[in-house]
Amino acid sequence: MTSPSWSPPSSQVGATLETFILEGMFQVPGATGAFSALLNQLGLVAKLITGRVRSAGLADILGYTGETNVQGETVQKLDIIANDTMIASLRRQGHCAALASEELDDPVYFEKAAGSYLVVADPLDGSSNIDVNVSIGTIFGILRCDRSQPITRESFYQRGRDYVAAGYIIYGSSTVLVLTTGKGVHAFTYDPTAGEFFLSQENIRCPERGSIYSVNEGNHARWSDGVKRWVSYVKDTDKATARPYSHRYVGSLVADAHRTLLKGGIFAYPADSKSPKGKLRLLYEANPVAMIFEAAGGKALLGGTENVLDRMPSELHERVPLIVGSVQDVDTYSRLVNE
Ligand code: AFP
Repeated sequence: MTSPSWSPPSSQVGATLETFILEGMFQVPGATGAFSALLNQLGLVAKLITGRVRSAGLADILGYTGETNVQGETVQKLDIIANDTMIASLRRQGHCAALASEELDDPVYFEKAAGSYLVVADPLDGSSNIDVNVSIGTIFGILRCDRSQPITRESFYQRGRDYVAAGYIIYGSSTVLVLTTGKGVHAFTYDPTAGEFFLSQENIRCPERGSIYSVNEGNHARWSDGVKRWVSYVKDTDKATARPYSHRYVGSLVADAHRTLLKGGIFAYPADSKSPKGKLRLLYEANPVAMIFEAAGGKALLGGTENVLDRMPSELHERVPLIVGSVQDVDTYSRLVNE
């Protein structure tokens, strides 16, 4: 089977997402175009959701009840809109056999699709931040599936290492789509006037070390001694290691991960006494983010030592701890929690 992984031709800055994907496809001998079409469809999903996110506040400004708008249409919650948009877009195209979404207990099977890819997604991550106008996002991963077998829930139980692509879209001060197919991580910024994503950062590298730690400090009392030891360490003063670190925590994984990817440092959502298995979801939060960080030279662990991408899922909505960021910062975390 030909690999859909490709590296971008150099100096493409200014290219649209579609051009970039098309040129990548031409580098893969025997490519059928299915993988590229699926990536492009996710680009379309990003455009559709960004449109809804950007006007989300109007529901209040225009005095909508939250039930029905002035046209008599139902005003749905944004996470349902994002989920429905993703289902409708993927169903139409035929390259995705099934979708596992954070919003749905069971996968959606696209019966008529002949394609051999599966998509996992959190269509609207960080939804508690919508009402306060703070960055939210969409996270996705693409997996292969064997069409000689029936597609079931278990078809999604694959290691993150076997994902063929991962990405997220951050609806921040601008909308940015970050994508990897395993080789290199690239960011595309949405230009609403042109209606296109343009390549804005090619081959992003996560700095080897940063100076920011990101964790929900409100969970302090629920942490293990090891996690408390790490948090004390990053807050201690030490000139030689440039401590204390600064603290930033948005509460939308996409926003916290994006800052960590670009500026370095560490994001941690460890297991605690309230969420002993961790809070974040393996298939459509931890794995895509881990794939992006590894492709950018960063690191992602499940707690102390296990690599996120090596975990074999046993549930569709499995929760895990997630520690992700600059290699040196994640290694320091690992050393301190294991002491
Ligand atoms: P919501 O989508 O329910 O807001 O959850 C967001 C999230 O899954 C992830 O995006 C954040 O990193 C994390 O939860 C925040 O969790 P806390 O609110 O417990 O800090």
